[in-house]
Amino acid sequence: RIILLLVTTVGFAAVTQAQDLNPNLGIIPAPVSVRKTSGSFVLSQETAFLADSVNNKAVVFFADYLKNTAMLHIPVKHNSGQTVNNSIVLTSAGTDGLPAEGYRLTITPTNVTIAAKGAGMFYGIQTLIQLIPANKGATAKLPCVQIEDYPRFGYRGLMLDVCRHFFTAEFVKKYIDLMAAYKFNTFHWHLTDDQGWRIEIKKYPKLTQIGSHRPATLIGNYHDRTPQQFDDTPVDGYYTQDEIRDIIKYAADRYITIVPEIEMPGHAMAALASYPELGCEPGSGYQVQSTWGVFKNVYCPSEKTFAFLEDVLTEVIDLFPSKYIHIGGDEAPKDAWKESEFCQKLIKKLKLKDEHGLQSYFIQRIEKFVNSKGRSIIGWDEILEGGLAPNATVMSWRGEQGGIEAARQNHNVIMTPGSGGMYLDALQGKLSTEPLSIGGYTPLDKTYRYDPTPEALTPDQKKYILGVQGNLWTEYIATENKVEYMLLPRMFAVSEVAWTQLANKDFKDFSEVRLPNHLAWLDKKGFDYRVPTAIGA
Ligand code: TNX
Repeated sequence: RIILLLVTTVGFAAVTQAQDLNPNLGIIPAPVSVRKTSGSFVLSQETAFLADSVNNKAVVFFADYLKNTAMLHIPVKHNSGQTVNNSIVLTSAGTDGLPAEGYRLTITPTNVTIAAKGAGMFYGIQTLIQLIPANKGATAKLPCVQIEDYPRFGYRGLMLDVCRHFFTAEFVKKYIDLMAAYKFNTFHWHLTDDQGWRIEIKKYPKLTQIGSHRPATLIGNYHDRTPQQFDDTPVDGYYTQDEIRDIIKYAADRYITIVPEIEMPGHAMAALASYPELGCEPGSGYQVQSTWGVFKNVYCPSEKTFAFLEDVLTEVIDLFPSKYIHIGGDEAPKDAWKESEFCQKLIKKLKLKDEHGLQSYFIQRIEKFVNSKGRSIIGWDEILEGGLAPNATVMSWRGEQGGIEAARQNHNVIMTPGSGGMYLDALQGKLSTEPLSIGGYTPLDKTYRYDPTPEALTPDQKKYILGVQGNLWTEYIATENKVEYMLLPRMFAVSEVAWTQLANKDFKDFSEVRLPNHLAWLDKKGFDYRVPTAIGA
């Protein structure tokens, strides 16, 4: 009996030890490994702050955080390599074997050390910031721990559509702040569409003089739910090139690359309204659109159009240092090209099969131009139709099929399927209880559970999946508060899809253990968000 009791007790002890109630220490996205050690580190005004390079972007970011958020005025000093008690040390020493963007964060009772290079240091700092309890003033207690961390995917994106509704430069920065805190590295900026041209192009001033104004929306065409109270005002706005340069730097300081999107050949009504000669029926009175959907008129594949787009892309490429330029390519109906004598002649002359061949010719020609400037194109999965441009990366949005096909053709892929929960304009709950949206039931757990590497691909083909992206289209999002409501907390789930190793994903731990503190942080920062409810609610 005594033996039995002993066995049971030992058994219980083992179980208690294994049952760590907060194995990820609240961190979102969950790290690769978290090894808790005993004790804590007290961060105070007496703590020293040492860095290999005091001007490093990540170091400057953390110094600003300490000053402005933690209210600690600690000057950064050069790290000579000597151990200093009660210090935070940011160093590139001790990074052997760390994958790209990775970091090692060690907290002992005497020191906090982040070993990392480049972006990894910034991510180590983001994790550290999550471990500093809020509202603790000058003496925050940090749990001792050893964390090793690096991302699952090199492309971790969020898209914002600033065309259907316009959002200020200041708000775009807020969006970037959120991205940085959750280890996203790519901001896809959807800058042109049927309902607005939002980027200043010096050579074509009418793009913003005319193309950045859209009339009020009276009737949306996805649902007939009435009344559509939210959108009875015209929408105006664009970013000057100075504002854009400022935002690019702001993002770069947070290790975020901005990929600009210039839509072609479809979603071009704002451009056609500004310069009608770029369409196949210049006399037909093109207008900036005030309803949603897909419109018949697109750019005509004429020499005039190519000259225009090359000029536009030249200014875009001069502004944005990103490797990728997104050229759209989605939802371009072929009716206008079918009716155009010019297009039919061109199809014959170029010996193309049909209008899909013409779209492929269009995109390939643009790709050549973009490649000649040392950049690469990304296009929505429609660019597969009629044949992929040789170096194109495919953004798979109509499910995963486009991405699967592209990977099989040895092309890089970014997964962003609505069916996989990556459409953050979709409903977070029941239609009857949610504010007006485009539909498509996408509760938090659906987004969370998405895995961007489809079973249908072989391990070699899976290597073409660069990563994943959440898309925020704004037909039904007229205000900053609603952007936040739709984005939050689902973007946290996307961050975990993009960053966290598959084996470490755990919806229960994410939603029940870690999420509450992050929602409290959102409250403190004054963000709007949707309170997650049980599935089906
Ligand atoms: C389809 S996703 C579009 C967008 C819409 C979106 C609404 C994609 C490449 N095209 O123009 O805003 O659906 O969810």
